[in-house]
Amino acid sequence: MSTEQTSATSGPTPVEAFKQNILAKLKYAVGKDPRNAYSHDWFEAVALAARDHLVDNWEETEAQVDRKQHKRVYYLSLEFLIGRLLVDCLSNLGLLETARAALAELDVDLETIRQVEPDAALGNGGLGRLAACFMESMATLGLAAHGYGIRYEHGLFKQVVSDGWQQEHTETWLDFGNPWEFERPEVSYNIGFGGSVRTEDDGGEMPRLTWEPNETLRAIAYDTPVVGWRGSSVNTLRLWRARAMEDLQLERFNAGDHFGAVADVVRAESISRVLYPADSTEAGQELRLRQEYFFVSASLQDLLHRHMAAHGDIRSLPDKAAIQLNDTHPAIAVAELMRQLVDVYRIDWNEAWGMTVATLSYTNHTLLPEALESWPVSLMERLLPRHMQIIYLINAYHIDSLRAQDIHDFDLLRSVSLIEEDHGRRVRMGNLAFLGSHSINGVSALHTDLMRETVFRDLHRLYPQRISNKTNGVTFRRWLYQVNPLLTGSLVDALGENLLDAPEERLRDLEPHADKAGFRKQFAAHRQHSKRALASLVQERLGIHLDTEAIFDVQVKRIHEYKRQLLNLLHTVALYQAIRNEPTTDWVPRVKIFAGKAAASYHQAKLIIKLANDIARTINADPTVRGLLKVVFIPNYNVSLAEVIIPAADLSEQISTAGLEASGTSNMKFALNGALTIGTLDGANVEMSQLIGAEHMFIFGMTAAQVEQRKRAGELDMSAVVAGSERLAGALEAVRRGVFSPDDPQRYEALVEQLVRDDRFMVCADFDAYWHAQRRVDAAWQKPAQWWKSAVLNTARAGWFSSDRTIGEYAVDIWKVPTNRD
Ligand code: 26V
Repeated sequence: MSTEQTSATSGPTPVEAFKQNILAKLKYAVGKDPRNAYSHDWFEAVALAARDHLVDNWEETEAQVDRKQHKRVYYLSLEFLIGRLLVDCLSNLGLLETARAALAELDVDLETIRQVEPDAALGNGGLGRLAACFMESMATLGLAAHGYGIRYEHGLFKQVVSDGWQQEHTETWLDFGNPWEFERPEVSYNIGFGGSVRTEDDGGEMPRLTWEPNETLRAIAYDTPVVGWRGSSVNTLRLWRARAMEDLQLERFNAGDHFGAVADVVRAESISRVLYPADSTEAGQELRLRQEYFFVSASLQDLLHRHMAAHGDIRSLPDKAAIQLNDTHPAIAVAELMRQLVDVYRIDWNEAWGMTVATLSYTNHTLLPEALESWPVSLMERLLPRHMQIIYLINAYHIDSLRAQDIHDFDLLRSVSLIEEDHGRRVRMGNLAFLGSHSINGVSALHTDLMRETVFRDLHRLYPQRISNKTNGVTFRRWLYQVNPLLTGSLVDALGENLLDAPEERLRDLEPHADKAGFRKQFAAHRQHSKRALASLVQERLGIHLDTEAIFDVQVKRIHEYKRQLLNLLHTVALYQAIRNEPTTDWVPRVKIFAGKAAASYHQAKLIIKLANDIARTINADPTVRGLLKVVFIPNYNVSLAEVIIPAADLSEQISTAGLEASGTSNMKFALNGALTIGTLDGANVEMSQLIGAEHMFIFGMTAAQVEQRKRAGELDMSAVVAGSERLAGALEAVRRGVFSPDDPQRYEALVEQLVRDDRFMVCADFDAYWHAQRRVDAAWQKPAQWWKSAVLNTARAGWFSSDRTIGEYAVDIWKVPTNRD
């Protein structure tokens, strides 16, 4: 890519200047001499040198927004799954080759120092990674946007696989410091918990209510600059760290109570200690609610403070600020904003409510019942008494307004209530987020339809304009340019440098190249290159050799029953048996690649990991397989591993039970890099099949409607289906008998029993369709011209799945802010 800065007519060349800057950072900021600098020292020096290049634009971006009084966007998210930032930053600044050359002159390899940067893994999976893509796209589109979240001291756990079982180890991304962040000790807010509410008659219309918490801690800001493509605009990700009001209770310490003296510190700081390692499984703990309120309160105080400083009038808030809630995790913002407006700014309730709804909007990311947040009323009353009062009031006024519209249907009123009465009294955070927002969106067309029909059916009937769809996207800078520079080079050669500035439109121009043998050959050669890189990673980490001529068949994502890694594993077993039993068939060589973390408390998911490892060990050791099948489970899936795996995939597994995967985003990353998808009509796969063409994918299985129909009919016993499918029966039987677990033959008995008797996720029900789709894959692979044509067309037609497009839609439809593309 030739996006580098051109050299000035006099003075040192950009490479020389960058080199001098690196050396200066190494010496004066890191305190090291080139002769005794470790890789990490070099990394830090380069990161600091790169950072210098964005600080001016960062200031300028902020100054412009201030000057022009732009409306600001605030993205509130409990998760930002960022990964590494060095190449991201250099590449968006157009400094990647400059830095590479500067380092080469110092005898340092950029690739080596790139690897020592720890991943910022402040998220679990798709939801957190989406937030990171959105931050980059918002900067690229020139939106005045701030991300707000928590600066977890420990991100998502490190997965170690020991004897096939997942073990969780503490992740320590901050151990060597973090050159990207700026600590802002002066930006600090008090956050209260507990206590009571004091009523005071100050002569006004309403009594003045004041919350008097009995526990207060501080939120300290840490800012990370987020640089957009071509470096033009630089936004801020502001993460909060919890601190105690005092670091030490000196009196207690002096009295000899050395532990008691720091007890408050430990309690307060536990809030930003660690990311909740669960995705879509109930967390339920008080600490989680404390995290949610902590970051919401700090963020709202901060943005209200900024608003007042810029505009001086609280009433213009909806015109000057748009606050997006990333899932229900920040839904307490509805009550907190009301509290701020009513109790602190003394705005009348009705007006405050209008302002709140006009300012907030909410994105839903899952319909899974176990992931829909609700908090026991008793816990809310104890931790956030004033907020609980406010929630009751919102609820009461809402129900009153419905009755006033002559709506008396008891079931409807019950279903739209903020309080769930059935399973002990609980606050429904989804309903709170819905009522407090002017816009609610789903993350794919199918998911949005299902929101309207299921979880929010009644609220949707009352507010039919509120729900809209915003299909997810991914940033092409990271997920194409950075992870696949060779392919990007070919795209630029074919379509011109300016492709990089508007790939979502320009990629389509690639379509005619799909018919050119020469281009297809280049495309395939880049894939080979990526496959070799992945193969050497697997060789290094697992000691397993992979045949890069085989189909690389990849399923990488969180381990969850609905994502159906089990379906893929059963296919693996059935294929293994077929290769052994039908040796004369011309089997196409496959490498099955799995990776993903299981929530620590999700036993079934951990058992699936063990099964994958048991199957891999058995198959890889069996000489009768003749190299036709290899299975690997690569430990510790994270953003950096995804960056190696995704460009190396021939086949992308997107096989969730239809109706359960809200969108998926890895599906888009794989297609963008030219992998063909084997998938169900679920989430964004539906839109992918429309835009890419179902003939360039391998679509199979029940639709969401068919799944729903089967569930409703209670047809979950699959005994007859199993009996009717020799391959499925054979695979299940082998797993059940302990073929893959001779050390503990009963290990998978219950698992198989459940698949057969209670097939909630339609694994058995979809098996035959999946098997046949996999054979279509084999057939297509044997026609290389056709395969690579489809691959090129996948890339050419994936443009719409850019997060720039998604953010453009949020900007126009929800936030009402212009972008630099307007
Ligand atoms: C839920 C919970 C529940 C309690 C404990 C911690 C925790 C953490 C995260 C979540 C959110 C689960 C929702 C989620 O991650 N949804 C995913 O969002 C992606 C981006 O929209 C989407 O592509 C995936 O399909 C969807 O599963």
